[in-house]
Amino acid sequence: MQLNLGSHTFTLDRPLIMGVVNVTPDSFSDGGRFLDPTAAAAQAARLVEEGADILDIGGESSRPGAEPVPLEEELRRVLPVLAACLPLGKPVSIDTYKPEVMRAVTEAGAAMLNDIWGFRREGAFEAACAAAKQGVALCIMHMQRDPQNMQREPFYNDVVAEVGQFLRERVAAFEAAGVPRAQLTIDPGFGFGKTVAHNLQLLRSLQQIAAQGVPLLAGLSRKSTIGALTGRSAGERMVGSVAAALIAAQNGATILRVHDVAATRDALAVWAAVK
Ligand code: HH2
Repeated sequence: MQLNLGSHTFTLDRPLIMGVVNVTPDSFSDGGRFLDPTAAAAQAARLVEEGADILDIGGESSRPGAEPVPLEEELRRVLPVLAACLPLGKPVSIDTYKPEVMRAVTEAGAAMLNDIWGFRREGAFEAACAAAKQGVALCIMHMQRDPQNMQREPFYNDVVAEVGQFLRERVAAFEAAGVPRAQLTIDPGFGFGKTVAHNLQLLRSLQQIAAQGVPLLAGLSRKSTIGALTGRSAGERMVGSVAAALIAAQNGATILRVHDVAATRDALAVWAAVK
């Protein structure tokens, strides 16, 4: 399998590490730490030094109950950090669902658009297709309902089948619009309208979704499921998160979205050697 992100091509013979930089005051695990562009850029450089293959910059928190951020504010947060990250030489992904932000960051050199809504908001699909024409990769994530309401009694008859079906349909829609498969990534959206049991079921059966033959991104880092299993606060979930990342890799994930890059890289080195 191959993944093309802007001018970067990965053959996916090993899982890639996506390092998270949240330029927000309210992200659930690192809110406020990197709101200043200089601090965010320094964090991005640190993550690259630690072994990140891709950087993911977000200007709006998507934690349960998070408030939406106005367009101008999101651009003000994200654009300077994107500019500061480009010289690091790694593809930069932007975590956004707003078509205006998608257009602006494509213009400014982003290599991937990562949309927790799976490009379902008005204008997002079209903006994503236009960006893809310029070589930008797209990460399609599954979410039930919206960040305001997603954790109010999430319900599925069969979470693996339903999430898999949603992702299959979105991939088909993008392929029908002319976006090459090698620019698409799918993500079951751990924690987005899912209970702990749903997340565990998805992780256990991830291979079924990975079998679609589209690179699969898994984001479990520091999430509340790790907290529920370990009894730890968000800042203390590194070990649990690394364990979850390894299981995801074992079950077919090819991009691991994490806050703790160095620890994940070490764990993957051991896993890859044995494998
Ligand atoms: N998780 C978060 C945000 N964006 N994107 C993808 N594709 N997959 C994920 O699992 C995912 C995501 C939530 O984590 P974080 O960015 O650390 O927190 P916040 O949304 O509060 O900024």
